[in-house]
Amino acid sequence: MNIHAYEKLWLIAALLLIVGFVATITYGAVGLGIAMVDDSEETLDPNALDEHERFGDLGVHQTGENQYDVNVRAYQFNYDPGTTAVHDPIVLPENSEVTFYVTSSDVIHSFSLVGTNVNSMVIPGEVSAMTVEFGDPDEYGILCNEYCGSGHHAMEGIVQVVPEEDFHLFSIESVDAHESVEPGDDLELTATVANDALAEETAAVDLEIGDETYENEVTVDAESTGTVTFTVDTGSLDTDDLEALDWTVTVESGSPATFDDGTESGSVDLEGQGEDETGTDDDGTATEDEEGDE
Ligand SMILES: [Cu+2]
Repeated sequence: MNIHAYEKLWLIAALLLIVGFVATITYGAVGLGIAMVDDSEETLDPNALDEHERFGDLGVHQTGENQYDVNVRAYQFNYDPGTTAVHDPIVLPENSEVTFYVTSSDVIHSFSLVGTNVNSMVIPGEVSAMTVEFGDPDEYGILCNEYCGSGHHAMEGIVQVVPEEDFHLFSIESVDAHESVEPGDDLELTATVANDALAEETAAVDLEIGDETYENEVTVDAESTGTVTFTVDTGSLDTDDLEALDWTVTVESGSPATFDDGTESGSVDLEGQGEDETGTDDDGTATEDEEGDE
């Protein structure tokens, strides 16, 4: 049988095109490491995330020298990475390998890091795991690409990659303080600082009391706690007209706290001040405290 040369050419071109299509699809499916969210990590109960081993402990956790896990819960209409306020950034160090584990506690969302190829559906009951390598300090937006309801357009977050020296995993575990103090006496406050990093680090700890700020430091072993004691001469504070001294202890990390427990607050009663019937307003500070003055 005689086939015309042009017809042969077209047949060969069509065959090559088909082979090309199949190769592209195969490469896209297997070669790029793109995977469907599946059950390879066991399924979980979206209504009981608090009790889950991973999602009961949201936030940044160090797993190796430069390796970190970040556990994030997506919900209508935000991401909860365990920070104090809703839109606090997820802070990570430069030159790190980070695996984000994301699940949803309500409907289907997505988690995408703008400007990177990290983009996954987030399905209730399933865990989406994505590993990213961060280089130099930078900032990335997190967006939801899956329409999830009326507030979908506002569903966003921030990942901040900071210099290594600015990154810490400190938190305030507890603060021991006297319940009351005689004005003019020394007051002691002891803060227990936890270091969740895998290396020894020095934490800068601040105490705000009255209108003064005291600075201190404590070096804490890897995955351990250390204590730091502040001695405050209440005679040097302006305690006139006060029933109590409010204090706040903060562990400074140089970057926004990665944990929701970077600060702890309380108050110490001032003995002999404000115990009699003086006018107090709702926040407990004396408004007319003539009797309390010495
Ligand atoms: Cu959404």
